[in-house]
Amino acid sequence: MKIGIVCYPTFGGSGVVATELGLELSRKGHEVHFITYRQPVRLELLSPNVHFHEVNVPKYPLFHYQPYELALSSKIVDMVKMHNIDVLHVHYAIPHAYAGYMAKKMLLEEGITLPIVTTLHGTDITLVGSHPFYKTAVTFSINKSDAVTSVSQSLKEDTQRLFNTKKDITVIPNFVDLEKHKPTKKDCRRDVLAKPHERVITHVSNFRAVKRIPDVIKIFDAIQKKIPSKLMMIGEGPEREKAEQLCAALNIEEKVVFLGNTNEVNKILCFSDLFLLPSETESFGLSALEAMASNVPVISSDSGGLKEVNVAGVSGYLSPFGAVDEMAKNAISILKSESTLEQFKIGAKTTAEKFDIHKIVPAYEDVYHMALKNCISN
Ligand code: GMT
Repeated sequence: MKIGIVCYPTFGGSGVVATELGLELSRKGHEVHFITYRQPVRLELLSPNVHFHEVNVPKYPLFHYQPYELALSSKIVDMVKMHNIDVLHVHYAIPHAYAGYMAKKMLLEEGITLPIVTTLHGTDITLVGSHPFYKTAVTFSINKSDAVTSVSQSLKEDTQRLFNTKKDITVIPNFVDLEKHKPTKKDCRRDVLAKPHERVITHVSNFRAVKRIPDVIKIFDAIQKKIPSKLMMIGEGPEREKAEQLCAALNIEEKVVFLGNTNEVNKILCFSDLFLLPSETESFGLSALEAMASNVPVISSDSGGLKEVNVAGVSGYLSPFGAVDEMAKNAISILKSESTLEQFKIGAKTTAEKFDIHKIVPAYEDVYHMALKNCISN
């Protein structure tokens, strides 16, 4: 099959899922065309089966807002015609589902049918999409997609509640390539960042308010008072400066390492002992799953889809968001003995195995076939 993928090319979870999915589909013999404004960060290699088409938005002084949807829908039309793309998979509803629908309509004028599969990722529904300024167009785009998937049952329910849509939504959980999380002695350099007796605690996110970055620091502060430890903060975003100030105020700057955005999260996860994700909302929590795949137990909130990923007492613990003391207590209970930590590490890995890329990706192939069938018969 020839599959077009539209996504955000950044470090965010939706772009990561879209890229890893495209790469796996290409390994399975499909021809994959990424259509986006920059080469996706996890897309390192182009090959005969993996193509990247850049969307350019020419700047013009009249425009206060650059018309990205217009440029994107034009590019989709051109690429579908040039490469005979069979199906278009858009990740993150805004504005991708909308641009996909416009492209579909333009192609129809020329007698070409293009099924649109929309995957909802979270903030496109919970934080941004349901804002009154966007809601009408997002509802329209969801209802007009030939197939809609969501990354968790919780997000499916949020979508039905917030958008009052009767659209059939298929839940396809996010996945992880377990091969990429096999530790290699060469790349796993714990000694560079922590002393042998210290526990390593990690957080990965885009440092937005919803991630509750101050809670991450406060949980760590409580842990380090009982157990010698270091905190690895991976990512960039608006809350970073505040986080550094909080570390200074708590006098723990020397124990917290801010590593910025990196494509090599695995090289930190491989020597981490615990992962913190106390988010206010989280449709799935891909970063937690990637940690678990690296044998790292997770202390998380119980928001949204996290309950479908992190299993209490097996891969970690969950608490209501904001319950910093409870999260710290649970973290200490995991970290304080070698045998308990080992048991949770095994539990984390076993839980992650349920989300093996090879088990999940066929569900997307089924959705593509279904969308093709529906689109042609409509
Ligand atoms: O977490 C973010 O803010 C980034 C965002 C995105 O769209 O890139 O992540 C969302 O999609 C991820 C992949 O499906 C999910 O794992 C995240 O839980 C979800 N984020 C939120 O719901 C806040």
